[in-house]
Amino acid sequence: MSKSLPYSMKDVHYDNAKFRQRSLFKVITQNMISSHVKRECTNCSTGKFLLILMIFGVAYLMLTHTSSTPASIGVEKHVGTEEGHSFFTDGSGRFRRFWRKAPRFPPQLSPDEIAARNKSIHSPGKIDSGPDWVARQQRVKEAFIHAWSGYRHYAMGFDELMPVSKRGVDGLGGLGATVVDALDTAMIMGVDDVVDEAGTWIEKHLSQRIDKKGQVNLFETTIRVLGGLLSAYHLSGGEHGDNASAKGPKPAVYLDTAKDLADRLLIAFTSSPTAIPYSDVILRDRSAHPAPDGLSSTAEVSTVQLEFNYLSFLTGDPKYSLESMKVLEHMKTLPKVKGLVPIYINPQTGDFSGDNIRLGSRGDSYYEYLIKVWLQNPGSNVTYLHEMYKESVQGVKELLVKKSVPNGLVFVGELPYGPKGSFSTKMDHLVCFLPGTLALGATKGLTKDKAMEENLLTLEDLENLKLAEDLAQTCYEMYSVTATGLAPEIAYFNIEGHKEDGPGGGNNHSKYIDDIVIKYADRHNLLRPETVESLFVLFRITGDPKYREWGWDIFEAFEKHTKIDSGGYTSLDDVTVVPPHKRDKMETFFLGETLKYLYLLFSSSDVIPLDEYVFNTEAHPLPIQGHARRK
Ligand code: DMJ
Repeated sequence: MSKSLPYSMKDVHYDNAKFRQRSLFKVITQNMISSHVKRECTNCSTGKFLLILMIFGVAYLMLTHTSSTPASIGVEKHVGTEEGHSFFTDGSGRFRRFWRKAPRFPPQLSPDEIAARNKSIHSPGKIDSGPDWVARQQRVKEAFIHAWSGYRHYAMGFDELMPVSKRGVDGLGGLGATVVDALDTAMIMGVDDVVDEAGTWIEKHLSQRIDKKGQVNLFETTIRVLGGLLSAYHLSGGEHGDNASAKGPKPAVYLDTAKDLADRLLIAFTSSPTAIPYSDVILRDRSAHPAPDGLSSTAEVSTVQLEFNYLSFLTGDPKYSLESMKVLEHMKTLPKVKGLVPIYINPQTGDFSGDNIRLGSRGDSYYEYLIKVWLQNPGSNVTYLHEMYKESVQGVKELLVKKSVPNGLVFVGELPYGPKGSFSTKMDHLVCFLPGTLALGATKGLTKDKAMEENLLTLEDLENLKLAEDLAQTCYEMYSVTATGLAPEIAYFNIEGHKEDGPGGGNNHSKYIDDIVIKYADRHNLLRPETVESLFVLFRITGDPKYREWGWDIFEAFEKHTKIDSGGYTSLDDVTVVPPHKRDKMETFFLGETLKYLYLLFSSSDVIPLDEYVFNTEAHPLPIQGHARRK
């Protein structure tokens, strides 16, 4: 196992140097012109001889440097990897490193692209993209319409569509989860017909369903249905008492339904003997109970606060916020491992259960909501959340982040037996939320340029932003290493001294084919959003067009391998073979998250600005109260 941790301030300085554009030729000639040697030696023959020698030397260095530039110019695929790694960690001589110290070149942009980038990042309000990105954004919108058409045709009112067998299934308790999850995406994209259909269905059916249905999961129902309703209420102009989209029902319908639902979900908190809610609620009985093993997931109980806080704000009734925030206040008091927490918690005792620490399933959005709830509530005293967040990121860097061999992908592993047990190189695709969260935590939603101008970034923020960028690349490579160009649910990484058993992803053209191992049981793809979510956030924050290119690659792979002609998109059984076997399920988050984030990745930065909104973990944007942002 690799002992060395890949993060140090050296990486951060390196990253900053990257943004200063100087050509190697300029660096060398400036050095020569200003050097003492030149002044002293050009007048004598030894000096002339030395000068000629230097010119030859410079020419040689330029040639050898040029031969290594494809890696740096080809940023779309390989930026920040082997070259950056060896710069700091390999044992090559001082002389070579001196010349390599010239900053890596930023992406080579055409004047059009530079103009487009500057518009999108620095001038909110203007249309940001050249025709290319507008056209690509349109393709995402068409994909959304295709996904919806399959759902409405074969599964309207069911939770999910099974697009291959052309029917619906209730995998989430029967509240028509796809309808609610998709609604605000339709509003953002301006697909009025879908807004109308989804809104009308909600008005006609959802209250009844809430009244009659049985068991639902507190977390899933909160993030998808409650979050979707609240976002729809806001986006349709509810807070201003109008109907901005002029489609669908009056916004009050969304808020009234949200309130009814939340009133029933609250029982999960109030019937538990501790601050930790039970995992399941019987809606019609207004009762709650723990999961069969008695435990709640850490991520689940700590990922409902954005939604309940916003509902309290809208209704003026503090009970939703009070109950949900008790969870985080209680978690503040529990022992942790450098800010990291086990993935289970016991609602009977209020204590964490077991030692398993990971940022994948059951752990992920605990870390996400620490920073987002803090960002959501600038006026209130929740500083402890920011402290918990910062401590946990430090813990991630110290205990979970490593680099793969042979090519140095930065990844986040797991500690399944706690800090004293062995390190696992397993990384769930779910962990790919982290690059976006880290970037958001660093700049608080501002662009990096603006945050730097305002002197808001600490060294820690810069380090976290660098980690975010490296992890985003790893997440992207989890896609490009497979035969389909789609990521598996779980990947393992080879590290120094430890090779995982198992094959690669099937794309032998990928540079990372030997770094990433995909086990047989982990080869499926559920149309998950985490990577495109992070690409969206990183594009907004850094303005680097490679994130759009990566997102487009992923979108095209979804189009090629998951689209079902009769309508909808399907999960896959195996991303390492072409054609992949289809799984027959379109998860609600494909419409709620994946396509929304792709659409926003290609949109102007003034659409749902990151310093005015927080996205809940299901990609439903909720406004930051008063838009007073954190510093
Ligand atoms: C979504 O429901 C949410 O993003 C959640 O936090 C994690 N899993 C899915 C998407 O993969």
